[in-house]
Amino acid sequence: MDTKGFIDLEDRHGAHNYHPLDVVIHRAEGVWVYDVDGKKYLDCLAAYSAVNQGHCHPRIVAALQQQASTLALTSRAFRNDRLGPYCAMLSDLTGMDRVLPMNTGAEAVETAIKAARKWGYTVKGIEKDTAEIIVFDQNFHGRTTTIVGFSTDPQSRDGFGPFTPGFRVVKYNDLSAVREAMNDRTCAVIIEPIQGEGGIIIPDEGYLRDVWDLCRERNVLFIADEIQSGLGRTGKMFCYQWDGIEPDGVIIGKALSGGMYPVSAFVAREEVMNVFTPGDHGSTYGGNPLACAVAIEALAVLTEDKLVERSAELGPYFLERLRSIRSDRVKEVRGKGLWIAVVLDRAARTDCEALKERGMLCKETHENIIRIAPPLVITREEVDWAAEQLRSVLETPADDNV
Ligand code: IF1
Repeated sequence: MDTKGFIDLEDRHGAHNYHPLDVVIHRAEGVWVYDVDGKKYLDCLAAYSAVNQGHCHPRIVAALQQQASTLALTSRAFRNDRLGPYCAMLSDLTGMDRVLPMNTGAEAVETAIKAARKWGYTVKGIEKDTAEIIVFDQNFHGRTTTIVGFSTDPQSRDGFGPFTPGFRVVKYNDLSAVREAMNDRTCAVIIEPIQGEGGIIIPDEGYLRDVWDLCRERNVLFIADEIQSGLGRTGKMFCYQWDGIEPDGVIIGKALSGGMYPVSAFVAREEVMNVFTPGDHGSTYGGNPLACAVAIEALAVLTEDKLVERSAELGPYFLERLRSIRSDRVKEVRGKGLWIAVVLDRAARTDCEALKERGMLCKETHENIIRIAPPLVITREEVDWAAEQLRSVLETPADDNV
């Protein structure tokens, strides 16, 4: 079957909850993906930063195969020999005392919400069922009805009410907005250190630190959602480390498994995590031995292949190459590590289609932003090639790119 055949099948039988580029990928390796017609593309999305280690990394594939043929799922009714080592590794990597393993990012966010609320009631002494969590405009934390209930994106929330109470949405990158919203019922702030879906929104220098200071001053938990910004994407293991802060909890997902399996976690200080007692919270697949084995290897690859350092080195290089593009369509180029936004003065879809024709896959966000987030295994030569494709497309008059 050719590209059109696969598209027709998917469109006929699948829900239409996405509008993907019409490329049907058959296999992938490192930064390169290959469609069913054999055409090769440089993947500049990395499955929204879930494939930081590169597609089908041989070590992670081997760990998956080995564990899958040994022990895949026990449920948490019994113990297994992968969960303890995994929790110890993730605790060591994050500096957090304890790990609560889940599967998808949204589940880990929901876990953080439950932990924050129960901490609010049992430790801070907030009156039962009145706790508030401060979140931010343009946030993206997942797609459950509780989470979309505090989204400011109409498309994420319209038609899915009624929503869960107890969330205060404030302006991002505005400390006074946080201060005004904070009160004695506030149990936590949940924040993306850089807003991904919002368009790679990088707050002002010191903003995160100020929010953290305010949280400590007012006995409010500071919880960082590092599902997209974490695990090397911005040039540090975690984005919050750029501001020298120590969160009370961190939410991790995506590249935690190197794109091989749904693995997420909420990691937190002892005082926060200890609010959970047996039976409070759980998941059939959360902490399963297959997930743990894959995550152990994915984290080992991240550190041993020095991917954080590579992001810190090639990110600024890529950014400078893109800032040298001369195009009246480009309003701004911003980024941190290998996470870059090319902001246009018009819809970016046409340019993404033109880039696809040149063998480069990018996904627009918020209509006018080309998001660049390749696997962190990208080489300098591949960065040069990608920058050249972007230059060629963006320096070509828009109507010539159709
Ligand atoms: C989609 C983007 C969207 C996330 C942060 C939690 C989650 C995500 C910071 C939830 C997931 C994914 C979801 C996917 C597209 C992508 C995304 F921001 F990455 F670009 F949607 F906004 N926190 N982001 O980025 O994790 O439950 O998906 O494992 O839903 O279309 P998940």
